[in-house]
Amino acid sequence: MKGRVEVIIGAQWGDEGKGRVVDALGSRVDIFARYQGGANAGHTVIVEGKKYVFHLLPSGMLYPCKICVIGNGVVIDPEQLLNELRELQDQGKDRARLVISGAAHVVMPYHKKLDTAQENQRGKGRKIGTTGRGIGPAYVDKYSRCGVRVEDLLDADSLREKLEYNLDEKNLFLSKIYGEEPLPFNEVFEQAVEWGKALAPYVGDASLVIGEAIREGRGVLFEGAQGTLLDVDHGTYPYVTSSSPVAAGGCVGLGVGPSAVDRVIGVVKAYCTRVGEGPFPTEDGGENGNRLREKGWEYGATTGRPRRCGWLDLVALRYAVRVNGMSSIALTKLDVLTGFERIPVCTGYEIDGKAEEHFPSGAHRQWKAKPVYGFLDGWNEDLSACTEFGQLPLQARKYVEYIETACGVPVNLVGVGPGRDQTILRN
Ligand code: 2SA
Ligand code: GDP
Ligand code: MG
Repeated sequence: MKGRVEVIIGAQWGDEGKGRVVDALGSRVDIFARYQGGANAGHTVIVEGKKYVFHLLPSGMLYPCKICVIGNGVVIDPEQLLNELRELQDQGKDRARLVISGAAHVVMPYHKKLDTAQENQRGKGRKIGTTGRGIGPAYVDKYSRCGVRVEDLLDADSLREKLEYNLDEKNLFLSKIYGEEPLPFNEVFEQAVEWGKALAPYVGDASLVIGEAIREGRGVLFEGAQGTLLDVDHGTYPYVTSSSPVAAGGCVGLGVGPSAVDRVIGVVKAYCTRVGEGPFPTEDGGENGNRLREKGWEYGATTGRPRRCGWLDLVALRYAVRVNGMSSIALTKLDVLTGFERIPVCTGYEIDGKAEEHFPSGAHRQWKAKPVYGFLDGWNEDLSACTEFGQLPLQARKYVEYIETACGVPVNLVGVGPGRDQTILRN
C-alpha cells in the first residue's frame, strides 16, 4: 500500500500543539520534514513524562530508524541546531537519521543583531514582537539573493566571498543606523567554517530523499512551524513571521510537487492564543484569559513570553481551512476548557457596524473586527484520562462536533493532555 504524504500545519497563530500531534502520529511516518521557519519555533513533545522542545529539529527525532529532514525552506541557526542535537545525543535520544538541505539558508550572527536592533527601533504600534532569532533578516537576504546557504559553509572560498560582501553591508547598517558594534570578519568567518565542519555529515539532497521515499510508498510528514495567521502572505501582515507556514509552503520548502500530498491536517487549539503583537479579535484580556493562560500553561516555548489568550474563532478557522485546503483537524487542549460554565465561540465579526462572515484582508480591518459570540455549555469532568471519544462528557463531544459542522472538516484527533498517550484518535 502506498504510504501517505501528510502536511501538519498550525491553523491559528502557532503553538496549537503541532509538535505533540507530529509525535502522536509518528509511528505511521518514515520521514519527518520541517519546511519553513527556524529557531523561532518551539515544538513541545512529552514522552513518558519527559519534555522535549524542538526548535529546528523535526519533532520525529525521538523515533528510532526514521529520517528527519530540514528542508530548503528553513533558515538554520547552526549554533542552535548543534546545541539541540548535542542535547539529544547526550541523552541517547537522537534516534532518527538527520538530513539537512544544502540549499537551506543560514541565520548568521548579523541577522540576530539586526532582528533585535530593528525591533527596538520600531515605535509603539509598529512593533511585531519577534522572537529575536534573526528570522526576518535571514529571509530578507535569501530573497535579495545574497544569503549564505548551508552548502556555502562547506566551501571556504564561496563562504569568504559571500561573507565579505554581506559583512561590509551589515556592519554599515549596524553601526550607522542602529548604533551597534560592527562584527569582525575573522570571528564570523572562522565560526562559520567550524559550523560547516560540524554540519557536513548531515548535509544532503533533501528533495531527493523525500522524492524517493514517496516513490517507494513510504509515509512522509511535512511539519509546519508557526501558524496560518502568521504566514507572510496569508496572515495578519505585517504582524507575521517571514515565511510560509501554510500547507503549500511545504511543497516549496521541501522541493516536492503538490500532487504528492494526500492530506492536510490542521492543528487547532480548542481556544486561541497569540504571542507577539498584532490583531487578535477574540482576545480575552480579563480574568478568563488569565485562567486559560495558567491552565493551559501558555508561555512561549522558545522565549518564555506569556501568550495572549482568547476564544475559538470560527471566522479565522474557516479561513485557515480554505487557504490550507485542510482535510482533517487535530483539536488540542480540550482538557484546558474543563471548568468553564459557558464557552464563548466566535461565529462572526462586526466591522464598522456591519456583519462580516469572512476573515478580512489587511490589518486595518482585522484590528476593527469585533467578535460575535455564541455560547456552548461547558463541563466539569477531568478529560485527561479519556482514551476514546465516547468517554468524553456529552458537552465536550458537542463542542468537538460543533467545530466539525462549522468548518465542514472532520476532527480526527483530540488532545486531552500534553502526553503522547493523551490522544484520542477517531477515523
Ligand atoms: P519572528 O521571530 O520574526 O518569526 O516573529 C514574528 C512573529 O511571529 C511570531 N512567532 C511565533 N508565534 C508563536 N510561537 C512561536 N514559537 C515560539 C513558541 C514563540 C516563543 O513555540 O512559543 O517562544 O515566544 C513563534 N515564532 C514566531 C512572533 O511572536 C511574532 O509575532
Ligand atoms: P507547537 O509550537 O504548535 O508545537 O506548540 P507548543 O509546543 O509551542 O505549545 C503547545 C503547548 O501545549 C505545549 O506546552 C504542549 O505540551 C501543550 N499541549 C499540547 N497538546 C495539549 C493538550 O491536548 N492538552 C494540554 N493540556 N496541553 C497540550
Ligand atoms: Mg510553539
